[in-house]
Amino acid sequence: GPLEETTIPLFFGWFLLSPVQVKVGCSSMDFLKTLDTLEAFKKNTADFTGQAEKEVDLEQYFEAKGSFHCTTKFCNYGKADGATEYAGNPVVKKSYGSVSELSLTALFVTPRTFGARVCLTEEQLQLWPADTEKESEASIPGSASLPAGSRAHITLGCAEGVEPVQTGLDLLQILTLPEGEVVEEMELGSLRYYGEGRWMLSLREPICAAACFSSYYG
Ligand code: ACK
Repeated sequence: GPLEETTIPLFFGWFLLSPVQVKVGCSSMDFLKTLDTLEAFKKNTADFTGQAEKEVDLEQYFEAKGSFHCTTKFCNYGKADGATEYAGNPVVKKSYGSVSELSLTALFVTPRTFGARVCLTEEQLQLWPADTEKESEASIPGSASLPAGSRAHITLGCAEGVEPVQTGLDLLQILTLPEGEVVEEMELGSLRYYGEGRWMLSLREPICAAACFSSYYG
């Protein structure tokens, strides 16, 4: 009945605990501050501004999109494909409210989004819907062949007018490309360029972030 339908949330995911929100926010801002001062970045700002050699302030360029989380299943209050099945999955029910450590292994920037790549454990992958990477095959050819969990990410910010759903798509797109050249060894790790304003920093030390598996109703 209608009452049951309304119990399905907008999405399920891992929500970073508040002290880690701060830690991740600070590390990611440090990265943005450094990235837009690098010569390699300055040479390629046209993808962000539409004008060659024009300066970009990345801290201003991206807007925060609510609290940091890693979406497992976008349910759209039951309207998304597989939403009811996911909400009723025994593993989902059993894990609801549990805290685990997310491993953030890379930070990436595109003209649309700023995000962190999340590397899921075997246990966390049990909460990852099997068809996630296949759903994007039409818009991102090759994404269906990526390992399960490839889309796992935290949206750290979006450019004006861009929806956060784009962050996972940008990550998948980077992962389907041949690995870019290392353009800079930064304190945090190796920075690679993938063309068209796409940058990815592989973290030397993954960021460990405690997160609660839960859902968001909005
Ligand atoms: O940053 P995100 O993972 O991208 O977290 C938000 C969250 O759900 C609330 O909007 C994600 N999201 C929105 N639409 C979709 C979709 N169609 N498929 C997968 N994730 C989505 C968004």
